[in-house]
This record gives sequence, C-alpha cells and structure tokens, in this order.
Amino acid sequence: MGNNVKAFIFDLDGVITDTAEYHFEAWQALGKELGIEFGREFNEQLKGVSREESLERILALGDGKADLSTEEKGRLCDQKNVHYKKLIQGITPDDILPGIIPLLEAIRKAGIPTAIGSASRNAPAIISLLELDSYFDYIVDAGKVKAGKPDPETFTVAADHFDVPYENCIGIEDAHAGIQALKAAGMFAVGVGSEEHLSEADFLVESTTDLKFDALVEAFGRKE
Ligand code: B16
Ligand code: MG
Repeated sequence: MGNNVKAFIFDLDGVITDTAEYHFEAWQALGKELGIEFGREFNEQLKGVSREESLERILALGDGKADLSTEEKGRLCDQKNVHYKKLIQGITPDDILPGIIPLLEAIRKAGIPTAIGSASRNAPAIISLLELDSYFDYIVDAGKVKAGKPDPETFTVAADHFDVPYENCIGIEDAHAGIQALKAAGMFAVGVGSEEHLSEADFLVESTTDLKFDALVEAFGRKE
C-alpha cells in the first residue's frame, strides 16, 4: 500500500501543532496598539499567509493605516514576531496535535519521505521544541521560497528536494491558502478543518485525530 505516494508534506501551524492561537494573540496585541480590533473569524484569513501579508490584511481594517512606510511595516512585523517568539517558548512535545505521531510512525515504516511546508520562518525552531526533528527529512519555511501560499512554491520546493513528481505527493493543510497552494502544485490536498473553509480539498477530515495513514493512501489511490 502507498506505492505511488512518494512524499508527505505537512503544513506546520494547525496540522502538527496549534501555533495559530499564539499568532492570534500576538497580532491582536499589535492591532490593539494600532487601534485596530479583530476577532477569531477575521483571524481565519491570517492562517497560512506570511507575516508581511498578515500585517497588510490587519492594516486594511484600520482607517488609512495601510499607508505606513515600508520601514514602519517592517518594524511592526518585528514587534509581532518578538512577542510571538516569547509566547512559543513554552511549547513542548505535549503540544503535538493528536494523531500526528502515529501517522508519522506509519509513514516512516512505509519508507516515504516527509517534509514540512510552512509559511513560518519560525518553523525549524518549533519542530525542535516539539522534538520532531527526526521525523522530518526536510523543512521548507518562508526563508526558502520567493512566493508564499497560495503560490505552490512552498510545496514544490519540498517535492523537488526529494526529486519526486508533484502528483505523487500528499499535502496536509488546515488553511484555505494552503489548500489552494497544494492544488496549484498538482498535489493531493488533504484538509484538516471545516468544509466551509476548505471546500477545495481532495479529502477532508475534521481533526488531526482522523489523519490515518491507510485512509489517506486509500483516498489518494481513489483519485488516481
Ligand atoms: P511567522 P503555517 C503560518 O504557518 C501561519 O499559519 C501564519 O498565521 C503565519 O503568519 C505564517 O506562518 C508566518 O509565520 O511569522 O512565524 O514567520 O500554517 O504555514 O505553518
Ligand atoms: Mg496552517
């Protein structure tokens, strides 16, 4: 089983661990300073998109704030990241989402390579805090790509690293922008979350607990 699956590529935030909550807290704090308030529904739009694009979307909510200089925007991104890095310091292996370790073990047993495809420049640090380094053969973060999700580059760079065809890759994502990136790459897109946000996924599960190796490979096989 799984003969034609040549790589598994995992999004980080929302799939391996729930750092979205920390991103939300840090962006909300920055927003408050700028007089821009937003809640969880708006935060959905920040999932999977880059730090810079997240700031643009927040500023667009505020009165004329989108006109800030590039330097000022860079400073605000740095400020958010300093806060975010403080918040993630407490991450431990207990923060790995349910179902992920059994899935990674099954993939290892099948001898299929694994990568992280994340928009976060903090991805390598988070994988280390989770003590998952030995489960991933390669990490693609924002520092390795020119265009972030929904552009396919985050995922194609990972497949190219393993020298495997895109159509033989399974990608797992929790964000709309991430599913779009996987589809644009021609990969099999597994969504974790609600139909409302991830309707374009090839295979949808409600939570990471439902990410079972056999079910994923079988769904991939049905699509072929
Ligand atoms: P950083 P993912 C994404 O991670 C987050 O979902 C998104 O909210 C964040 O803005 C982006 O990383 C950049 O993160 O500021 O740490 O570089 O879902 O692609 O793993
Ligand atoms: Mg994500």
